[in-house]
Amino acid sequence: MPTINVDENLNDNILIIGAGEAGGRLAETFYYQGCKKVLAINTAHSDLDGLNIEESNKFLIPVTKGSGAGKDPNVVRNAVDSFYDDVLRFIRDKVKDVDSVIICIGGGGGSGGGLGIVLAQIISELNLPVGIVYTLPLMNESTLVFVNALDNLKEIHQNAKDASISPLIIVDNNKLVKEFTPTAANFWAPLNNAVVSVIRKFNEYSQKPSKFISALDRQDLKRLLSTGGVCAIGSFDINEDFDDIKIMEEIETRFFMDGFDLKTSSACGVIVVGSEKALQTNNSVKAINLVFDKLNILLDGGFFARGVYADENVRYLKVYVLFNGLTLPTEHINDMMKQVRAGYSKMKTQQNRLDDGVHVDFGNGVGGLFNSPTGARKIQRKSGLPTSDTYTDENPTSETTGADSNHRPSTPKVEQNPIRIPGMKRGGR
Ligand SMILES: Nc1nc2c(ncn2[C@@H]2O[C@H](COP(=O)(O)OP(=O)(O)OP(=O)(O)O)[C@@H](O)[C@H]2O)c(=O)[nH]1
Ligand SMILES: [Mg+2]
Repeated sequence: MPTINVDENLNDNILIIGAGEAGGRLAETFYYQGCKKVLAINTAHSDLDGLNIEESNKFLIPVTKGSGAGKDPNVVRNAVDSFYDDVLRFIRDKVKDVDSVIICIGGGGGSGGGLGIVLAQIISELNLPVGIVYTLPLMNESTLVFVNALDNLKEIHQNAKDASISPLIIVDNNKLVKEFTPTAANFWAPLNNAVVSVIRKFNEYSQKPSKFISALDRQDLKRLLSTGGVCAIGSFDINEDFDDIKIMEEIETRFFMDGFDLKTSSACGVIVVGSEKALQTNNSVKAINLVFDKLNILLDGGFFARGVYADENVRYLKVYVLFNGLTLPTEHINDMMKQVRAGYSKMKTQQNRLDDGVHVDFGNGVGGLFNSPTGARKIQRKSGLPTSDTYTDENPTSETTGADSNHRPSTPKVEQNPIRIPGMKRGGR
């Protein structure tokens, strides 16, 4: 019986960068799932030490003697000039033959939150498409974490609107915790595994032929991922006893964040996998067509890419789905805002640094926070070079210096110093 050919090299086309503890763990999950090009960047030595990836792919930002950012993104932002060029060189040495870069961050953190936009700027300078996987905090985390998560999201979202960052995949840890009911001993792994699986499956299957209804090829995936806006992803299983209602319910409830208005999307991609045996039945084609019909209705016009593939590890059928080009889920963000407002006055007396650096507009809710570009840095590409919606197969960054995180060359030339590019102010907010 033919099975899926698991080719480990299929993920060599993407570079994953995890920033901060959450980002590092997500990056490590990509590594466990077969992505070899994985970097971790952090201000905390201990977080980097705990990661099972190659030592030469770890980079410590020396701002607090390796002790972390204490949930304060300004620790990173205010020092950006001191490490920007070193990080650029570190990444530049690792992007050979890579088509695109995905940055993973936990939005509420100081290290990941502070580094997200800086890393996006660096990848843009290296002329590669850049996407971000952004996790939202649990409801029982501190007010400060919420403030960070919203403030950092504002800036990243401004850059996603015009596809300077795309895809911007937002996942809500609250939703994932409910869905995967992790244990204290193994808390983040099931959540991270679910998120990484969807991204990896799209990447892998887009490079495989399909002898079934249709294939979702690399061009389809590039188009899906480069729309800008916000990207919702999810996955679910279909059993033999499916029906219309069950399938609709799965589609509507299995995204890793709730509240998206799918009609605002401009692209939808779906990959259905099943055993050869299942795919040979009339029953499975009914289920697959139901999925396609429902998604098409939800997309309501726009780019729709579908792929069906065999996978002997799946019991009946499994569906991986993404919608891109979405607006932010305002209701969910407003709920977060309410919590932030409630805790803010108490925290204000305790945390002077909020006044110094985090400019969340508490007065206007989502409208004030997310629709105003005030304070949001725009990342800049080198003039004349493509943005993420015009991919190139040619990698202009193949120059290597043989550097690693422990031994960096002293003066390789940085082609264009971003401090001179209008729009991106390093360290300034
Ligand atoms: N999905 C997911 N979320 C995580 C994980 N670890 C932490 N988080 C979330 O990410 C947020 C940010 O925390 P960290 O990643 O620890 O923060 P950091 O970037 O290391 O920043 P500092 O600790 O301030 O230096 C937390 O508030 C959690 O909500 C993880 O492994 N997976
Ligand atoms: Mg940390």
